[in-house]
Order: sequence, then C-alpha cells, then structure tokens
Amino acid sequence: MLIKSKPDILPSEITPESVYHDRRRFIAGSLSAAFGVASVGLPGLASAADGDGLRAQAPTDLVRSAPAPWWEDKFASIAPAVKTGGFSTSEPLTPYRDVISYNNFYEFGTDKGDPIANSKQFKVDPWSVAIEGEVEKPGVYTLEDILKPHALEERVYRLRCVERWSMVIPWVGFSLADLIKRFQPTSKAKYVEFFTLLDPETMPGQRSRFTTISWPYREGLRMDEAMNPLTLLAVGVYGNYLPPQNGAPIRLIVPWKYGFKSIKSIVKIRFTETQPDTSWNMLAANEYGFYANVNPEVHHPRWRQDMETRLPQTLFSSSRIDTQPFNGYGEQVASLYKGMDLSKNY
Ligand SMILES: Nc1nc2c(c(=O)[nH]1)N[C@H]1C(S)=C(S)[C@@H](COP(=O)(O)O)O[C@H]1N2
Ligand SMILES: [Mo]
Repeated sequence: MLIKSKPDILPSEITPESVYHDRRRFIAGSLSAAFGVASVGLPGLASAADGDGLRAQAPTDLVRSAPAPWWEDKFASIAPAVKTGGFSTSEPLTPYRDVISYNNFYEFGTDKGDPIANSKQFKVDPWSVAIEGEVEKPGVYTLEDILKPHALEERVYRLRCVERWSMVIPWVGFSLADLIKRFQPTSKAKYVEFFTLLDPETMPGQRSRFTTISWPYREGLRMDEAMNPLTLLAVGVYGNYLPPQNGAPIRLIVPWKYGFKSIKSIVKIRFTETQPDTSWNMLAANEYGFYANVNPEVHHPRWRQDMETRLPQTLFSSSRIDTQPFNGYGEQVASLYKGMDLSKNY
C-alpha cells in the first residue's frame, strides 16, 4: 500500500462541507431523494437540544436513493449510538466528503480517488450473501433476509489504516455476532472467512493487468474476534446507505485492527476449522499478518506505526496523533490475545 499524506478529494464530486443535520431531517431527505421529490420545506436544522442530539448526516444533494424500497424502513429505525452505549467515541467526526472520497477499495483502482470515480455503475440490488462451511444453516440468503431481524444502530469508530492515516466514522450496522448466532456455527468453526464480490465487469481493478491481489479480496477473523461485540457489519455511514466506494451494500468493520481487515461488499461468509488465507497476507506475509491488530510497538517493515495522521489534514494543523494499542479499544479486546506474542502474531 502506498502512503499519501493528503486526501485526493475530487472537487467535482463534493459539495461544500455540510452542516450537521438531525437524523429525522436526514431520513426525510433520503425519502424525498428516493421518490424524486425536491427536499425543500423539510424540517429545519436540529439544535443541540433536539432529542437524541446532533446527528451527522450526508449533504442533501449526495443523499442517494435507496438501493431497494425496503431499505427505507430499515433505515428509519436506526438507533442512535448515544443510546446504545459504550462503543462510540466522541472524537470529532471526519467530514462526510472525506469519508466517501478518500478510500482504499482496490477493486476500483489503487489511488484514493479511484473508488468514488470508478464505482458509479456498481449495482447492489439484487445482492445475496452465501453462508458456508461449518454451520448448521448454510445457504444463499438475500440481503433483505440477512438484515431483516437486526435493528440498525449507529457506532462512531476510529478507523486506522496501516498506511498511517485515520478517520472517525459514524457507521450504521449491527454486531456480526448477532448474525453469526442465527446460522449456528458447529463446534468445528474456529474461524470466519469473508469474500468480496468478484465482478471484473464492474470492478476495473479486478481486470487490471497490474493488479497484485488475487481476487476476490478475502479476509478472516478468529471466532472469538468475530463474536466480540465491537465487530460490526456496516450497511450505512453518516445515517445514509453505504456508497459503493465504502463497501456497499454490506461490509465488515473491525475497529481495533488495521483497515484492511474491514472487508467491503461481502458476498460470502464461510466458517472454517483452520485459519483462512487473507488477501494482504498472501501478497506480503512479512508486512501484513493475519491478526493485524493496531499496535504502536510493532512496526511495518517499511514504516513506523506509533503515529498517524487524523484526516482531514489541513494547512493549519498537521493532525499527527499517537497511535493507541488496539486503536484505543484495548479495554474491550486486549484479553483476546492474552499470552500471545504480538510481535510474532502481527
Ligand atoms: N474488498 C476490499 N475491501 C477493503 C479494501 C479493498 O481494497 N478491497 N481496502 C481496505 C483498506 S486498506 C481500508 S483502510 C478500508 C478503507 O475503508 P473506507 O474506504 O470505507 O474508509 O477498507 C478495507 N476494505
Ligand atoms: Mo488500509
């Protein structure tokens, strides 16, 4: 992975930085976008005193229509992070425009601006997820079936890329653990393996002659990592549906690990007895391990890992901050690695 210190924002794609709106206004905006109604005359901006507090949201003209009609109901029920407790950080959010325009999604190209530029035709409806391997209820499930029983909630997490930049992002989703329980893994299920869509037609990175990754992109977690309540399946960001460049329609978020573990656009989840291969580990095992826990004491062979740049970076602030063990989530997850040598199991 390359290191760049400044986001490549495409000015043509981005509106001026948005004000933060109330979630209700946001949902009204997305409904009107879905039905092609101009979003004038909607309730005004929220005040801090308003109910569940200020809700961040996407600039109205970037609000996308729902991938399918049933998404509207799903998103109307988002439970705010403030009510669901201990998982969210109160650090300032990385602005929406940075979250959706500075991306790693090699299926759409390797530059940070490639995913937003090259994913416009990406189709997320219909979408299904295959559940395979050591599990009592394998099958191919439609996305609607996957999401149906789960209440969505917002979680504001730090995302720390191995390239040394980080963001604070309000995801919308639900605990992976709740999904896993539904499919009843067998006693042999020690790991969970995830696969991204393979579709060279719509993913130009997959047909590039210069690609180094063997597609589809794959990732994996140990079962106890997958069952940790922090581990999230995200279907939205900033109260809105995930844009393609952020891994629509469903992606993993593992906030205490380097960003490459947080695999996008998932089409298959497999339960296995042995440790699965992962894309970056297959490519450069000495640089990217299976665990990939954020660790300021274990450096990448080509750069240190004890600092990071919190995006967005401005002319006036360098936004350099210390990297925290487990990306600041040690209290929740350090016990998972008790007794392990983390310099070997990087
Ligand atoms: N399928 C797939 N998933 C992926 C990647 C990718 O190239 N392909 N990049 C990873 C990396 S390196 C990071 S840092 C995060 C970035 O997520 P974001 O673009 O939503 O911030 O996605 C991860 N998930
Ligand atoms: Mo990354």
